[in-house]
Amino acid sequence: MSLSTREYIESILGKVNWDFSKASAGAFAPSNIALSKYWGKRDKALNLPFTDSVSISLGNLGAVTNVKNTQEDNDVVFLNDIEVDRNNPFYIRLVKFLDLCRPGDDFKFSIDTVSNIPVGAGIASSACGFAALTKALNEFFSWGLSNEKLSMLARLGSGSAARSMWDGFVYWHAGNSNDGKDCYAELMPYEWPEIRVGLILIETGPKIISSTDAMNRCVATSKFYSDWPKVCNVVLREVCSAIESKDFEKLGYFSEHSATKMHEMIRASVPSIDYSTIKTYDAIERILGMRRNGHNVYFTQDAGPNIKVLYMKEEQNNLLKEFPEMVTTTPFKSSR
Ligand code: 2P0
Repeated sequence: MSLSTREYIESILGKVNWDFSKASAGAFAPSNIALSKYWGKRDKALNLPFTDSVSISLGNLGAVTNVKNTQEDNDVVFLNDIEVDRNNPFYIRLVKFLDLCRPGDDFKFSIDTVSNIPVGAGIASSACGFAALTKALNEFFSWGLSNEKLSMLARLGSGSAARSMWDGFVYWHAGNSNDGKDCYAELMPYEWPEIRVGLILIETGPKIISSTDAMNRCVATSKFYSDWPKVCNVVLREVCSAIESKDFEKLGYFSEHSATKMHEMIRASVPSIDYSTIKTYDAIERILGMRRNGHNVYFTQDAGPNIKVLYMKEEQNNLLKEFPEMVTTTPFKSSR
């Protein structure tokens, strides 16, 4: 049975105790990059994806969000210490999410988010933003929900936020049920402290089209979408097996394949969408060139022009010679 967003929220928050004694609460959530990508929703209201996905976190890159109650007539939102206008799409999207978690109509929130990654540049700023907000709400009201349950809430803000509840490798189950109750993320129990993710920032401005709009257009019009579940099945199986056996070449190869196939499919949307710029293609060519010269480095790319590099720590100096501007991240706490 399909549920409305309200009924779905009720199934999670209807069972918890709400505590109103805290003056404020805050939380951090890391950004994440999908190794096996999510692209396409089987339910747009509940943000249920067609396929499972797997991600790796971006270490200290992410968002810190603080939550308090305010006596103002409307919610107040600060992003990087600047108050966000109520007509701004960022404000509207956030308040739509807050409406789902509001204890009463006259309860207004003051939300303060500080992100150390560019917002809207296709490096999962919405993922870490909604994950940090969900964790902070859990602290603020003392719901006592597990990260798995919180991933089911954060998903309503942004699909990929489900995967930003943890450090390291995370698996997001698409589930089969229409009620969304078997769609959740979980931490994969594998530490790989030597692995690194580099960010090559090509553009930091807003994306040409939001992920939500792009995936809906792609599902409706791309001639390659019907093959996407088959691509994902292979990539998911190989990525998970590479993580389990610590086979870096396999992990890199299939992560790159997922990104390449996803962008090929997105470009085939009608009208076409190309998130890459000339600088994106140039960065990819240089990474492939390094690989031809024996370096074990692989690229991936989200819904934006920026490139992420997967590598083991031994390659860091070589990569920084080729891309001095690259931002390095350590997905596992044990290597920070
Ligand atoms: C992912 N991306 O798996 C894929 C790959 C970008 C490319 O999830 O509509 O912000 O909020 O669910 O999660 C980015 O899209 O989209 C994304 P919504 P989201 O990481």
